[in-house]
Order: sequence, then structure tokens, then C-alpha cells
Amino acid sequence: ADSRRWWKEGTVYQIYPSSFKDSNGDGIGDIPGIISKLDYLNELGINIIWLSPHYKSPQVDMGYDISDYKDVHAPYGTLQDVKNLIDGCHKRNMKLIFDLVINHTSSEHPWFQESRKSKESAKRDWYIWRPAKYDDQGNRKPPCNWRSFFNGSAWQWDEQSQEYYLHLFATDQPDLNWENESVRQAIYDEAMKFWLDLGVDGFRVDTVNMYSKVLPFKDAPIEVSTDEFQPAQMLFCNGPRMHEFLTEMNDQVLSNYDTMMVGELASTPDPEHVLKYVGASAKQLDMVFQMDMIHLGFGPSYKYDFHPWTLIQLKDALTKWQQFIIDNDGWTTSFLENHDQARSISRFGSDDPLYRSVSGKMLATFLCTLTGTLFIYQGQEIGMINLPKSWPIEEYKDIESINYYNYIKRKTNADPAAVRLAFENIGKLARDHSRSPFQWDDTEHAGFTTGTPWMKVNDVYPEINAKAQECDQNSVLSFWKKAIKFRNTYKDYCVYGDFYLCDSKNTSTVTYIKAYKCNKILVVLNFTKDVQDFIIPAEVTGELELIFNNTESTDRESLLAFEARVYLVK
Ligand code: TEU
Ligand code: CA
Repeated sequence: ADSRRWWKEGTVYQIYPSSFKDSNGDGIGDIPGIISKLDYLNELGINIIWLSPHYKSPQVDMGYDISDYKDVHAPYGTLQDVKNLIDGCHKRNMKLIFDLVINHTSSEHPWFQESRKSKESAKRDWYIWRPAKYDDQGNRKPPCNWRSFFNGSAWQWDEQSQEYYLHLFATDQPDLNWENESVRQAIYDEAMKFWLDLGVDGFRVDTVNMYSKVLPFKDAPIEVSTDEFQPAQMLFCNGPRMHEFLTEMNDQVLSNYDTMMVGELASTPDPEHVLKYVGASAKQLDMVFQMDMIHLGFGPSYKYDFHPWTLIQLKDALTKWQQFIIDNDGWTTSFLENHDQARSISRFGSDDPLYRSVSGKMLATFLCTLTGTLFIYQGQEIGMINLPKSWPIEEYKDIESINYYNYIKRKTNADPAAVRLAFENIGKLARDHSRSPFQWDDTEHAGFTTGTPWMKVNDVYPEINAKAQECDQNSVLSFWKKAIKFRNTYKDYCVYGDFYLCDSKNTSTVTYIKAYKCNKILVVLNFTKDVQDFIIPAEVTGELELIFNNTESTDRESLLAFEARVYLVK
């Protein structure tokens, strides 16, 4: 894992276009708004920007439902704005990667409009159509019992052409048929080469292991006995032709460019299998996001069926995905937030006003000392937190949260206790928490827009905003700048070092060594608001030189609330 690359050492910043910066007062973030903030990102120490989908889309799933791969969602701007963004990044020696959403398109994509016309249409086989089944009462049934990620059946009946089509996500996101060579060629040309030829430096690949489904379609085992539809990841993740498709993508597209490819890899618990995606010799992806840590708290069958998690579970996930690349040619990622997750301070630190800043700095120290490419999500650098618990369900915008809330209402006949629990759990884990507008300053709408924002700004913005923090040396933002600089200075240990967990049974602190050649650093993190013993692990024998911390304390007996320390072991 030691071969040095720009996409290993660079710090990546994910921008969610609708919520980052509105430049024209229509309440929707846009590309000129992003361009106006490139210097802010440069000063933060960002080397690579990941832009969530900017393509033409009806926005059913916030742009992850694309209706034209080669055009820009009009409210975000024009193709020229995108070219200006690419140039603006490159001028500042920053790279730019786009989101590659190629498991499905929007149902408004011309390809799907053609495909759904009739069974004989020229593009019928570009999507996944199957005839209905009928039960012994003659009722029409979907081809199999798969559940979509957004609840309900993963099959949608199309009256016009009298068949079902598959959609792992929303009914407006029909799955493309990757078995069809013409589909793959069109994806390589329109979704990839078009942008690479404009100078884009790579992609974050959406649902990267779902393109090859186990055929013929068959029912998934019953996991939720009270549900008609069942999670079927074992039949649509890591399917039989998955590696063939990614190898073909490499041969036909990526091998001709110097790209960074990071895949969103779900439901792949076996490190050996992950290496088949991220090993340099595999020539498929450069790295993947492992979901174990950010899925802590998710229910076994439904994400929003919140289950409390323990620090030991976090350590197990951490150790597994930090260590699986030791002594091989794999690579990994370090992240705690993205547009699908709630805010990390609220989930893994504390958003109590007493602790939200110090716990944000502790988490920054955690992420900046982990091996792999570092990804931070817009707002994480200023310590943005979840929306208030009182946030009314009517203000939630995301299809995933709304569908779950309605599913619980239907399934329990709107039982008040069940509906309230669902509301509380959505309040803990909703993707909406990461999608409220960026908090730039304490003017109206946090300086995000001069108009009415598409989604309300988090009420906390007067206390948490970039402007107030830029000139405050003790702010989360100033700390992140220092932490990224520290990571770059000590990259041998932080970026490339080998991870070894210490004191593994401790349920309050996370302590680990990062070894590089025969030297090491020691990282000690208090994940609680209580004072904890400072335990020097038995593995550490040499002298300790403090090289980074998030408080003024140097007490060798104890750690303050959410205190983080990094030592060079002499
Ligand atoms: O997410 C893939 C995915 O599996 C999500 O359902 C994720 O597991 C879930 O939201 C966890 O909260 C990608 C995109 O990141 C997501 O925004 C899209 O909704 C989805 O694909 C469909 O494109
Ligand atoms: Ca706008």
C-alpha cells in the first residue's frame, strides 16, 4: 500500500451542489457559487473536490436520477460553468472528480422513454423488464420479492408496455441492463469519456458493485417475515460479472487517463473480496468506501430502525478496514460523513454546546491520522451538527426518510408510539442532516442564499458558521486546517503508516499506533465527555514527544472530555 499517488495523499472535499452556495438568489446552490468558494477550500488545505451529481435530473433523488449524462441541471448552471469549475480547480492545483451514477438513470432519460414504449422498442433491452407473475387468485405479482432501498417492491408495473421494470432505488430510477453491451458502451462514452475529455480527474462511483445481478431473478430469503418484500443484496451485490464489467471499464476508458476512482461498496464484509476491487494489480478501482463505521446505529433490516452501537464495534470496523491493506497493493479511505449520513459530531461525538467543538476536533484528529485517502464532507470542517430533534417531519425533504416514515405509518396503522419512534430515529440518522444549506455566516439564511433556500437552514447557524470561525484560532475550522497540515507533514505515519489498535477492550477511548518503517506515532482519543485514564499501551516502550493535540492539557494521568493527543514514539 506504500506506492505514493496524488489520490492517496490528497484531502478530498465532497460538495453537495444544491446546498453549498447559491449565487443567483433562487435558493438553490449552483456551480458559480462553488467557484466563488474555491479559495476558501484551497485555504482549508483541500487537494481534490468530489462534486455530487450536477447532471440534468428531475431531482427525485437529488440528482442521483440522471436524465442526461452530458447536460447540466439547469438551476446549477451551464456546461460552460462546469468548464469554468474544472479550470478554476486546476488553476489552484486542485483536482476535481464527479459522481458516476450508472446503475440506473432517471425514468425521464430518453433511453428509458424509448425503452418503455413497447416490448419491441429498440431500447427495450437497455433496462430490466420482466413479465408479471400471477398468484392462484389471478392477482398480478412482481417477478420476485426484492425490496427497493426506498421501501416497497424493487419492481414497478408499466401499464403501457405490460411488464415490470427493476429499480433498486426509487421507481423513478430504473436499473440499466449492464448485460447489454450497447448500454455499457453508451455509459463509457456519455457518462465517462465526455467528462474526462473536458479534464475531469476521475469519479466517485455510485453503488459500484450492483451492476451485475444474479440471473435468472429469484426470490431473496425471507428476512423480515412481516414484509412482502425482502432485502436482496446477496443477489444484486457483487454479482457474477461485476469484476468483468469493471475490468472492461478500465480497459476501454480509465487506462487512457490519469484518474482517481473511488467506489461506494455496499454489503461486502470480506476483506479478500474487497481486495479484488481495490488491489492495484486488479486494475478496477483505486479505493472504496467501507460502510461499517458509518452504518453503526443502523437497524439489521432497516437503516432507520436505530440500534445503539458500542465503541468496541467502532474499533472492530476500524481495525478491519485499516489493516486489510497491510503488506499488499490495496488502498482504503478515511471518512465519517457524506450526503447519505447524519453529522459525525452528533453521531460519534457530542452536539451538546459544551462539547460539540472539542469533539469535532477529536474526530478531526481521528480522521487525519488514519491510513487511506481522507474525505471530508461540506460543513464537517466547521462542525455542522444534526438538525434539531424538533425538526418537523414536514421539513424533511429526502425520499429515503419520507418513504420510511410513510412505510411505518402504513405498516402499523399509524400507531402513535411506532410513528413517534420512527420520527425519533429519522431524527438520528436521516440523510437530511447532511443536506441543509452550508452555514457561511450569521446573516439571513446563513449567507447561503439571498432568496428562500430550497431547504431550511439549521437554526443553529448563528453559533456555527464559517465566517465566525475563520478569524477564531480556537474554532473547529482553524483546527481542521492545522489537522490537515499535520497529516501532510506526518504523511508517512498518517497517510501511509500501518495501523495497530491498542487497549482494544477500552470502551471509552480509542488508542492506536501508526507505524512507518521502524518509527511510530501514538494516537489517543477520548470518545466520551468524562475524564478518562491516560493509559500508555504496553506496546509503547520509547520516549513520548507530544506533536499534536486538541486541548492545552499535557497531564500524563488523564484525558479531558473528548481530548485527542498524538505522540511521536522515540
Ligand atoms: O447510495 C447507495 C445506497 O445504498 C444508499 O441507499 C445508502 O446505502 C443509504 O442511503 C444509506 O443511508 C447511493 C447514493 O450515495 C445515494 O445518495 C443514492 O440515493 C443511491 O446511491 C441511489 O443512487
Ligand atoms: Ca442558484
